[in-house]
Amino acid sequence: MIISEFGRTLGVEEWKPCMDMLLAGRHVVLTTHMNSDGDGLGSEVALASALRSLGKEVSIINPTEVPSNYVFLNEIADIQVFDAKSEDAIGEISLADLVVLLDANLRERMGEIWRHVNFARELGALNVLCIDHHLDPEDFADLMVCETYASSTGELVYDLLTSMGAHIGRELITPDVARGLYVALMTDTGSFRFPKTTPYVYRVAGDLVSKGADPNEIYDLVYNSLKPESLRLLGTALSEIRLTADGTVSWLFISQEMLKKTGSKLFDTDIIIKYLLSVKSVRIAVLMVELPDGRTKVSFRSRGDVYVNEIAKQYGGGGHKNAAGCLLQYAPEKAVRVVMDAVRHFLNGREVAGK
Ligand SMILES: [Mn+2]
Repeated sequence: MIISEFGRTLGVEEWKPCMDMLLAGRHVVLTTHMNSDGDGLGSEVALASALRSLGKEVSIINPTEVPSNYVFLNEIADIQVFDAKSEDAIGEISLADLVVLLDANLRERMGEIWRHVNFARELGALNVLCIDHHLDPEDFADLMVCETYASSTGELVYDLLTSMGAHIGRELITPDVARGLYVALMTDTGSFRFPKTTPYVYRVAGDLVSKGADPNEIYDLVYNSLKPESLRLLGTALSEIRLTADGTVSWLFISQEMLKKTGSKLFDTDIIIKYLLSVKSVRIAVLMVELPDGRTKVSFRSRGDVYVNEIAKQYGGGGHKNAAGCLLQYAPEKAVRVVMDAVRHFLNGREVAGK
């Protein structure tokens, strides 16, 4: 069941159904989307730490590995990667009475994990809770809080834990929780500069800093921890960026060969996309990455009222208005052609509509 959006910060009463579910859980499994990011991971370790302080058994099981610059979050709570061959993760899912999906609102975003969660759920008393801030949620969990006003899932988890703390008369934002949530907030707001960075977000960040998050240390850990390989990929990538003749669209295709040559991994591409939008005339930036299995991962970024989630949606993807993505089954050449046609078509359509 999806709780209809409030469109603003929720209060204690409004968080009540969510709190009840969390407080009733004894064996809790937390997860997030494939190719996890700072928001999903920071929210997971923060929530895990808070729930453990309430005496609950908590494990974090993710569909894909933790990017190297977020590995330090393991100090707050252990993050496991799901492996269908290992009995451990499957055992924990079958023992769980509550699974919480953070920072995603589609079951397929959990990858292989969903099949096991669904199986355990059909067998008996397993609840699924979802806390997220992306557009277009799919109604699949027992309870879904999907608030697109929120800058990050971390902001929602902060509100939830603050309300829960007030409800049970206990401070839940410990220094560890504050660190995790600060990572979530900082990364999903692009270090407090993306459109949803409201005055409230700065107040939350301030509170987290006063409760033990060190902004300088966290920024350094997350953003200044590149490997030399990533810098090499960045160098190659920057020289390959293309712009359309009118300068409104920038795009870049990263092949497996490019990744291999520079010795870098897929998540190193995260640092590249911001350069695609750094040219003033650009309204839509498109980053396409060839995956090892031949498919193509597409990320869109945009400025102002150009809502790129509309393009991603055409190919089964989604996300936010100014940051969205999808996965194409096509090999590189076709993928580039299809995506660039879709972008051109989308911009032409907007012109016709007078936007
Ligand atoms: Mn997020």
